[in-house]
Amino acid sequence: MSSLFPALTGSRTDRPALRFGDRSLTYGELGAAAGALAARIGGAGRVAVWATPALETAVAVVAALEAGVAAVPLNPKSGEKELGHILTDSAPALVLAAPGDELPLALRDLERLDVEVQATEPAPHDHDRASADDDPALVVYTSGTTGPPKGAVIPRRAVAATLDALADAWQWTGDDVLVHGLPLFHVHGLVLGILGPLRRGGSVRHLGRFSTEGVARELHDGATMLFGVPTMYHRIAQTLPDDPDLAKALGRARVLVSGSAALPVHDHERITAATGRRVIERYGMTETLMNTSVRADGEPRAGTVGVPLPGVELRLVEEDGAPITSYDGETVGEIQVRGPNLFTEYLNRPDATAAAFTADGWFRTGDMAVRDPDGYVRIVGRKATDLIKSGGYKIGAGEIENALLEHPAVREAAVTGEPDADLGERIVAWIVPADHQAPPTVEELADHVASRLAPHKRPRVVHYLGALPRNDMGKIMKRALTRD
Ligand code: MCA
Ligand code: AMP
Repeated sequence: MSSLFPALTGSRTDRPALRFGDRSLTYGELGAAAGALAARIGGAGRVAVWATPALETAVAVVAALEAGVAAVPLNPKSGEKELGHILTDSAPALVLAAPGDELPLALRDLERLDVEVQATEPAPHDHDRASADDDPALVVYTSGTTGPPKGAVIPRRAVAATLDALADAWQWTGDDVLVHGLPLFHVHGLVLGILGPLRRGGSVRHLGRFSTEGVARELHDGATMLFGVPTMYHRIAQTLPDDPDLAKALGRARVLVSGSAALPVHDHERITAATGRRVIERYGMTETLMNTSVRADGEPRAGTVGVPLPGVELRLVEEDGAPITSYDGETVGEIQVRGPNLFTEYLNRPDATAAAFTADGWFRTGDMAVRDPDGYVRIVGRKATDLIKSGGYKIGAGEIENALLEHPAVREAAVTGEPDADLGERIVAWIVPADHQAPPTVEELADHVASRLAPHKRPRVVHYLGALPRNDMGKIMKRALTRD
């Protein structure tokens, strides 16, 4: 396939490509740095990328794509158990990291290559022309209801298809300057937030970490687009009443996009009231990249995720698999999708891959929705109650339960999500302590989960019970869990 990033070799290589704090690269500099690194990693099976929110992560991923080598972005806050699983499962040939970054023990046996962002000599750019559309571009780990995260293998064609479809929906061009503070080990921050601007030949300014001050500063200084998860927009909505400068900055943006979870209508309304601007929602998944969006030239409708993107087929199906044929805004069905934006498989999990698709090739998203008569999709819930969305991160109840059960002071554990104004949902653990006289503290359990899995998977609330409610089969009845 042709290059994913034509601007790396185009005629205007002096244009800004990436900025992280006070460090930046033009297209020419990025092309040289990524080209040099690509020449070193060409032929490696897969490479892990220590995905800190830094220039090096962007250079490493672009280099891997240029070399036709699949990149496995690693959350630098992953705990030992999660990291161990991802490394064993994806078996990378080496790890790419910023010079000076200290890597955890689990990575010490892997060959390490430091990512230099200033190339000392020019390198050829013909690496990715040898790659086929279906070759893997990325392996992104995503949680399921039970068991450890699965590696979604995302082909090059899906990256190109989703970014080009979003360009159409948002009229996204090389003149756009994106600002965001999303993590770079998931689709939202990495594919949309870094590869998106680079495919258009535009630029991205990454905040390192999200702050309303950073958003306001960059929008005042020429940024035209903002990407964020609902928690970020919620924090913006909370800040707006006392911060007229933030309202003015958002008023200048060309498009404000929210995704990864539902943005409550109340936050939509507060932002529109203070800025005169409407936030656009788009709906995607690690396995499918982006499926739908409210179009920049379409009617904004809070509470909906818009219409299918060009090239994406979307249908709602009943419990028995029968497609729903009339859109009445009321009949709820599971969203199934088909198109060039889909992943190819879960790495090493043919069973899970087979279960994820229907016989005729539709991917079962597990998201439940209705469609308005004009086709707008409204997500109303999820099929699996054991999947929690907190801060835009998908978290499986099962993996937290397993981690909690590995704590010596825990005899039984169940995990649920409950509504949270800031995070959307917060993780709640229901614990039967091994010793009722000396139950483990909330902090102890949170630290235990954070250090084994990841900090965003830690329980925020812990309830202590004498026994978990179970049915006759011994299965935990999560619906019966109450505070008292
Ligand atoms: C707290 N911390 C801890 C502990 N407690 N560390 C170790 N042990 C503990 N017990 C640390 C955290 O690591 C973090 O460190 C800091 O304390 C604050 O953590 P927290 O309060 O949890 O988070 P926050 O800072 O309030 O983060 C809110 C957030 C974040 C910024 C909105 O949730 C976020 O970035 N969400 C984005 C998720 C996302 O990109 N999802 C996309 C996947 P430090 O201070 O060092 O940070 S979905 C997707 O890709 C699909 C395709 C889609 O549709 O988009
Ligand atoms: P992940 O598996 O982490 O990629 O998260 C994908 C899931 O996030 C989807 O299956 C949806 O449940 C949810 N999601 C993404 N975007 C939206 C949105 N705009 N509104 C509601 N849910 C969303």
